Amino acid sequence: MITFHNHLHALHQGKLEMFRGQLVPCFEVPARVDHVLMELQRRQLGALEKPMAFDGSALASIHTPRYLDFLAHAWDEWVALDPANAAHDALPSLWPVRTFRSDVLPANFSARMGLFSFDTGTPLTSGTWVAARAGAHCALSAAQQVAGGARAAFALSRPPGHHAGADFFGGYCFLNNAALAAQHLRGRGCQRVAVLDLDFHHGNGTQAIFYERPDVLFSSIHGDPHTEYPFYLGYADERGAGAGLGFNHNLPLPRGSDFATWRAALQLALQGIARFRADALVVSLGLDTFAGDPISGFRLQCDDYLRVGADLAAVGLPTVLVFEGGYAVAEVGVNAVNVLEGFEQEAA
Ligand code: Q9C
Ligand code: ZN
Repeated sequence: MITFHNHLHALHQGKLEMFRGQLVPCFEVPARVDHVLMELQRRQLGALEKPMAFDGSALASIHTPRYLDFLAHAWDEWVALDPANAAHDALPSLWPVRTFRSDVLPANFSARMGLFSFDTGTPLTSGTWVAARAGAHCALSAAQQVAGGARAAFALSRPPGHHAGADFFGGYCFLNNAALAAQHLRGRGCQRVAVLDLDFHHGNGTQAIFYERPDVLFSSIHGDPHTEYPFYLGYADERGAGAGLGFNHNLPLPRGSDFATWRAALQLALQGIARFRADALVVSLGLDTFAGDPISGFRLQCDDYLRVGADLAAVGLPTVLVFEGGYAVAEVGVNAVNVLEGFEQEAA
């Protein structure tokens, strides 16, 4: 299958994230995508292309104008606060929680940064906007390829996307690549699109974006938010709202779940997608379900990902695969390409 890879991903290179009161080295590093690229080339799994060109409005199908405007100028504003800021990344330090207003856009940069974010683990760097935009274009390119008749396409991009909402960043994510792909498919002839989120962490951003819509089903298997990030969303009783009621499906699993447990949940999710009669499938492909992942808690093994790919292909839908999390850097390439190879073998 064709892979659209983000040739500019390394422009986003966070240094430190806040964890338990200390700044620690970022887990979401450029080497993640480099390993997947190397493995793709080693196993000759199809063409590698740079993203297609999209105009400035492409991201506005999902994200708000004021959020996009913030991201595009954030680094320059950060350095304008103090030239010494250029030496370190920007992190938020305050947020408008309950009782505060979020309708007013403050002039103060730190106040706006808090308005548009939800954690201190997602540094914004000099190259974040350019890298994230090119990554989003990879997802749009993969969707365009599939809308044009391809059986499947892979968007190999970082930073990841599924935690990003219409107007906020967090969880290492800035632009919601999977949501952009789903919306792009909707605009190109697909009446119903299913988004299947396989990242260890619940895709709160994607869920929120489509929560009131009946045309995009969001289905997710993830660590139980009672104990796992992002904690405040991803529970089984979140079924959608308004016209979208019944089109959100969360399958939280306990920390420590193995492949047998996880795969049973995958079959439930796929049954829901079949009932929905989707025209296309977008997979948020997180590989942080791997047993060796340093920040996650499931127990999938490398070979299990071949089976995951085969199960996805067996659905029989035109499929966009979007790279998300996965922090066991040495194994993330093998695990990602195992999914692609399992898919290709089943689809053939
Ligand atoms: N020290 C994705 O997988 N921080 N995002 C966890 C680690 C947040 C993960 C604490 C994890 C976000 C796309
Ligand atoms: Zn994750």
